Amino acid sequence: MEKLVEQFIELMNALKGIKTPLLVTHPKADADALGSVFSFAEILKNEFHLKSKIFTPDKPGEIFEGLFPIYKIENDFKIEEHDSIIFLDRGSLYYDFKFNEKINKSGEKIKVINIDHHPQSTITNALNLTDISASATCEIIYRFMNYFNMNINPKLAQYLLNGIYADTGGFRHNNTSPLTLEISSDLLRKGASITKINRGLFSNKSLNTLKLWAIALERAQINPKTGMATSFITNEDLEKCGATIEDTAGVSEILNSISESKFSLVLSERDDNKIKASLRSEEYKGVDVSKIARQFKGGGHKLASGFEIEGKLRKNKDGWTIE
Ligand SMILES: [Mn+2]
Repeated sequence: MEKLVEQFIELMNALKGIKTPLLVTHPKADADALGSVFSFAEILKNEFHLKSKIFTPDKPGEIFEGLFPIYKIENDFKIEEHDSIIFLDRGSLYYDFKFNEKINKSGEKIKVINIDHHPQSTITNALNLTDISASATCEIIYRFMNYFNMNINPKLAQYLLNGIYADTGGFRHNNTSPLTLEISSDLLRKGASITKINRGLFSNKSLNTLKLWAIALERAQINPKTGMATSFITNEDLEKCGATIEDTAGVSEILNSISESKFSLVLSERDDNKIKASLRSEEYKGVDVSKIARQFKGGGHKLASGFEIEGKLRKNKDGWTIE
């Protein structure tokens, strides 16, 4: 049984009354964020003959170029040019980016819609389609389309599957429900390709990235008592490999796949005398890494968190220290 039926009907009615939608998603957009904005823009075009503007504060990563027309994304907008704002995959942006103040200041009556699967992401006085049991925002969008029997062409199917596949870690995380797989199988039937996503998301590492990973993995250690797997990446490593900060992502996840590890911690230097810590765990390991991150004034969620500390990484005879 579809639990968002009432909200879907309300959304349908709301979309019939708008003319100039602004679609908003979060900074450092991931495949679910992009999948949601681009599929929603397609729905607005195909079903309602509306042209939408897509806004996210920064440029999405180049790795998404093969999967989404990211050149269509704009990093700026004028609120008075829109009669509606649709938040996708991060309702909390409404507050983080003070949309409430912007809307009030504009004096316009702007319809606010929020489609999200994150906890605590409801927007007051908005039309909220939130479901934390959904594996991805793309999954909720599929359900909306499916409820109204909208046509899902191969392009749309690919956008939606990109989001679902990425947010479930390629159907490996336990947010992969029977419904997630049913939806994904229907999207495959409608023309989406898993190989395309895999190539786009996972099999596109550069040699520089892999060289950096090799250094980090060489240094990896595991504490048998706590089950913490750690490693370190210095500015010098980045330079030596011709790698960028973005290439450090992924090391935590690999370390977390060591069978004895309960969680992973990767420290990487940033230019301005800062060290970024990234923590990962997995549901079955029973560790809440956000608790560790919060002790260092960081944040994130149970399975993926981070924090920053001041200093530089130095190697001495006893191992790595922070100076
Ligand atoms: Mn998501």
